[in-house]
Amino acid sequence: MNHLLLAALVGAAVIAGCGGDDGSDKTSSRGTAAAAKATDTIRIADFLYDPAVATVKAGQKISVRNEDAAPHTLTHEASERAFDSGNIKGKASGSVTIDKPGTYKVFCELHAFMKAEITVTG
Ligand SMILES: [Cu+2]
Repeated sequence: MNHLLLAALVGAAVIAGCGGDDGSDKTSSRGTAAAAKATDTIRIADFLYDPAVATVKAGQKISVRNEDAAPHTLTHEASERAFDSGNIKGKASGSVTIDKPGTYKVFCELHAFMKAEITVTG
């Protein structure tokens, strides 16, 4: 059972990794699927996080790719600030790593209306 799940996650990651950096998948991956998909990259485009509901592994480095001209952050929306990418300039990338499993609310410190949620699995 766990092996099947793991295989599915790995498969999804491989497929996602093959998507390239052309940024042309604006419509295809913008869906609000009920199930969060496993990812190691979060895009920011048009003041939206993509995926807006993400699942990642504890301790895994998450790349944050800002495709906007404006700077953004990917920041834990809680006083403890379990993670914070800091300012990511336009057309640049940053990263965060979250060590503790759980579900985290995310926002952009520069544009507080930008929201996402990251679930970290152990
Ligand atoms: Cu922002």
